[in-house]
Amino acid sequence: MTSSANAARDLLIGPDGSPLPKLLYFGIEGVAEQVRIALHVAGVPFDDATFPFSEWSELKPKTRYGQVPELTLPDGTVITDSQAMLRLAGEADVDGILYPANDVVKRVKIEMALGLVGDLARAWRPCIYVGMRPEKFGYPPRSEWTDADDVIKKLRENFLVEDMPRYMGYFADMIRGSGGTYLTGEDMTIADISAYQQLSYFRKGIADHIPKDCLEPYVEVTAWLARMEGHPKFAAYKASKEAAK
Ligand SMILES: N[C@@H](CCC(=O)N[C@@H](CS)C(=O)NCC(=O)O)C(=O)O
Repeated sequence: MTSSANAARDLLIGPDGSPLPKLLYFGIEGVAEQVRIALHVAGVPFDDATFPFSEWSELKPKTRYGQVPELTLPDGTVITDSQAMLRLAGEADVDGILYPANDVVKRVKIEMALGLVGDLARAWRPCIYVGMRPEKFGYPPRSEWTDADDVIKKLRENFLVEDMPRYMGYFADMIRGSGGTYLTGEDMTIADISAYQQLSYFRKGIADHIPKDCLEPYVEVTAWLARMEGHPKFAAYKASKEAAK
C-alpha cells in the first residue's frame, strides 16, 4: 500500500482497540450513501449511526455546521463534508483503486467526473428545494403559495427535457472515452460510486414527476449502472444492506 493509503487507514481505523469511525446521518441514502459504499469497498469497517428525522432538532445544534453527515474518526476528529469523506475513504482503499494515490492523470479524471456529478446535482436542486423553502426562491410560503404544485411540476418536467439529456450525453461520452467500462477507465472509482448514487436516485420513483424509467433512453448510462451493480464489491455491499433489513 502507498504511504497515503496507510495514512488514510491510520486515520480511519486508528490503533488496535480504537472505536470504529462513526458516520452520523439520517436513516436514508442521501449524500451519505456514497460514503457508506466507498468505506465498504475500501475495506474500512464503520459504525453506520443512523437516526430518525424526529431526533434531528435535538441533534442539529450538536453538529458543527447544523448539518449531517458527520464522520467522527477514532481520534475524535470530526469530518464534516460527504465529499471529504468520500475522498478519504477512496484514499484508504486496500487495493489502491478507488482514488489512486500515485496516478495524477487518473485522479484528475476522477475529479472531473465528480465535478460533473456536482453540476448535475446543482441543476436538480431547485426542483427539490423550491417546494421545501419557496421563500428562498422568491415564492410565498408554501401555505400561501396557491400554484406551488404547478410550478414544481413545470420545473421537474423542464429538468427532464433540458438537463437530463445533456448530462446523460456527457456521462455517455465519458464512459465511451474511458474505454467503455467505468467513468474513468477499467476500474470502479469513487467517481463511479458518487455518480451511481446520483443517477440511481432518479430511477427510484420517489420524486414526483420523475418517472422510474426516465434513464431508459440513455442506454450507455443504463449499461454502466448495470456494470456497477455487477461489481463484486459493490454487489456485496448491496447484499449486506438487504440482509440487514
Ligand atoms: N456539503 C454537505 C451538505 C450536507 C447537507 O446538505 N446535509 C443536509 C441533509 S442532505 C442536512 O443536514 N439538512 C438538515 C438541515 O440543514 O437542517 C455534505 O455533502 O456533506
